[in-house]
Amino acid sequence: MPQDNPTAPMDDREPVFQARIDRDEKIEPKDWMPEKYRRTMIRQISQHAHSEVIGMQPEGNWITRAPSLRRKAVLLAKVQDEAGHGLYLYSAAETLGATREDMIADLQSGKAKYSSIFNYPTLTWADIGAIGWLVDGAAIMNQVMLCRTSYGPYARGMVRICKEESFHQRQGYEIMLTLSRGSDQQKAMAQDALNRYWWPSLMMFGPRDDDSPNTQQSMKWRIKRQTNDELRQRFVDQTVPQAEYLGLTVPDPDLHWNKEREHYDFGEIDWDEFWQVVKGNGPCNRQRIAHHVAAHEEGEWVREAALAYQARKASAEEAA
Ligand code: FAQ
Repeated sequence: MPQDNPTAPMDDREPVFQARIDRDEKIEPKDWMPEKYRRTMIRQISQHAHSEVIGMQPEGNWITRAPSLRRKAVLLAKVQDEAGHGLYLYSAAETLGATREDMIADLQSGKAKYSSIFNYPTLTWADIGAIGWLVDGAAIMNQVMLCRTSYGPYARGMVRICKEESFHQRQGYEIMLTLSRGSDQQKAMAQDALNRYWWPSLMMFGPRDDDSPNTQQSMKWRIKRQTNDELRQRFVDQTVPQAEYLGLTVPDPDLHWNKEREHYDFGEIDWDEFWQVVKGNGPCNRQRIAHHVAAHEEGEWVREAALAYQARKASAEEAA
């Protein structure tokens, strides 16, 4: 096969690679791939992993203050799941030649991004409901598409992650349902959480297609199967009826059903806010990275002990 022949001229390998993509074949770690494809995959998968890991912080903030033992056990399990997702994703990026050390260094230096949504604070218990419902809801919308992405290890990781995310989304919606059927004060808390998390959730899908530098090439390589705006529209269409069922109001005066398009029209996202958060100037960016750096430093001895154990085991096996 020309794509596996390292001496084949570049001009031959690129069209063969694209033809494999067009036939919906999965690209596997040892297959030839254009250097730009490899770099794009490492960028996206590592940023996705960072999002899962940094995403543990806003919810972790409420584990000690969950309102009941049941809520606490569920939240603990959810936050642990996010750590697991981060680990699958770092492993998927490693199959492309990235090292864990470099990926963590890029996160901590600000070179690599993570999802803007995790730079907003969790001020009340209702925010835990809003995150499960809206943030996991938006994440699933994107990740269901990624189950069919062209890079094999990423696509397979996504299948497993999506199963857990749908449980996360339901637990968040159940918190919102309980609050919205509760006292006036509880209903007001749920509405306040929706007011603060609605627009940042829409921003999770990334810039408008016209302003997205990566979408066109990523669609051609079937890394993305739907564009940022297509997924954002699907999310709005799915979520507005859920808000209505809760008896809550989506904080967008321009939101209305468009009969001709058979979709909701919605208002303009504050793109200045989005880019400020992406550039590191959101409400919690500095706090999130400082916390990650401290946890990483505190964990140094665990990494050292694991490596020492591995080395000892290897030398014992060699001696045997
Ligand atoms: N935040 O050209 P595009 C979760 C950056 S998982 C920050 O459109 P692309 C689970 C983008 O990286 C949530 N940066 O880029 C959970 C690029 O910069 P770069 C994470 C953003 O890659 C729930 C630049 O803007 N999910 O939540 C954002 O084609 C609860 C131009 O953008 C994933 O990562 C943003 N929102 O499309 C965990 C899914 N949007 O890298 C805990 C995988 C864009 O060139 C609790 N990723 N940027 O310097 C993707 O599908 C894509 O990477 C997109 C962006 C759609 C995020």
